[in-house]
Amino acid sequence: MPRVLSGIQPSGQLHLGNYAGAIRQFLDLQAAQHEMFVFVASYHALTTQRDPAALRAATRQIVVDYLAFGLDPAKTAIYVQHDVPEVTELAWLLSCVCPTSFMDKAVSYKDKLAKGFSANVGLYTYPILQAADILAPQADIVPVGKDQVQHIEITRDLALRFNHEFQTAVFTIPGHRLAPDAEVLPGIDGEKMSKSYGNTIDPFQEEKPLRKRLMSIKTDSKGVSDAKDPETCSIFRIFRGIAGKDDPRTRDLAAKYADPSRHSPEGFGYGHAKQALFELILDHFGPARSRRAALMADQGYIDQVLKAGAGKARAVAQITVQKARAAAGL
Ligand code: AQP
Repeated sequence: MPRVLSGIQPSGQLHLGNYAGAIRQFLDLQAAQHEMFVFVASYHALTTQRDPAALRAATRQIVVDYLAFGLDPAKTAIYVQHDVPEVTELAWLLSCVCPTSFMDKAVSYKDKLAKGFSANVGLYTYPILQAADILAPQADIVPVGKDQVQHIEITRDLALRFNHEFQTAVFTIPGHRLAPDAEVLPGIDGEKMSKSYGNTIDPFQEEKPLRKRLMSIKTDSKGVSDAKDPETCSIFRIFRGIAGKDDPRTRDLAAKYADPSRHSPEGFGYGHAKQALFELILDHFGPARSRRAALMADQGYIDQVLKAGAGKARAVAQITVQKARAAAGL
């Protein structure tokens, strides 16, 4: 059975982009009986986070949210990155075969600097730690959003290099998997929806603030009776990212953008589209929203899930680290 690994950084509250790009795939692959490892990337978040209480809370919250979305600890090892110390050892072994040019070409580093984050070494070399996350359990498949494809290519290159330089097949060579209809979801400002950019939409937010948030999505100034281009509209792209491109509701929305009179003689404006997105979110995430409240009240259960998940992840990572050490002469 193929082995799957992926994770999300606790750099803030999970958002619709994380769901569409990553979590939905986790659920599909879990349902397909793959061997699953899903973690919370706490060390990665430390490259940008400086508030310990916020990091602690977000780490915990992502675990709760994984479970609320439907990850099942009986089928998926769920763990926190810093509970598996083998990964950081492996990151060092990989960094010793990593040309600096691999890091120089990583676009996410440049994006973060452009957004004003400090240029620390952890942020610069974060694709190496990510490679260690993936290679430690010898993952075959890494489900990610489009923005992460370059990092998985770096992982492949590092695995091939290590195997080649030490003349031993230590690492499985993984491949990325994109969600069907994958696209990078925009945030309320039209830029990539990103936890650290303050432009996210939280599928678990209370109804009133959620509605207010959706009403703040930036649009052009077309009026209710004007035809609109769905492809350049963040509301439509977010809607399609959640409902799917073949969903009748997505087709209906596209038709109303093209011909606003299909909605009513007055037309169809961006306010109507935002209302449609609001209803979609409540409908799509209704079951997860209810499960989340119960999970939040059972922190003992969350501890158990994390202990079992870390145990499983460490058992496989220890075998990999032993192989890598031996191959390198340590
Ligand atoms: N906007 C997005 N559209 C589609 N997929 C996305 N992902 C993130 N944003 C979008 C996917 O979610 C997974 C987890 O991402 P991450 O937290 O490890 O890192 P990220 O891509 O950097 O996510 P954020 O929200 O942008 O976090 P910050 O702001 O801390 O950097 C990945 O599979 C990613 O592709």
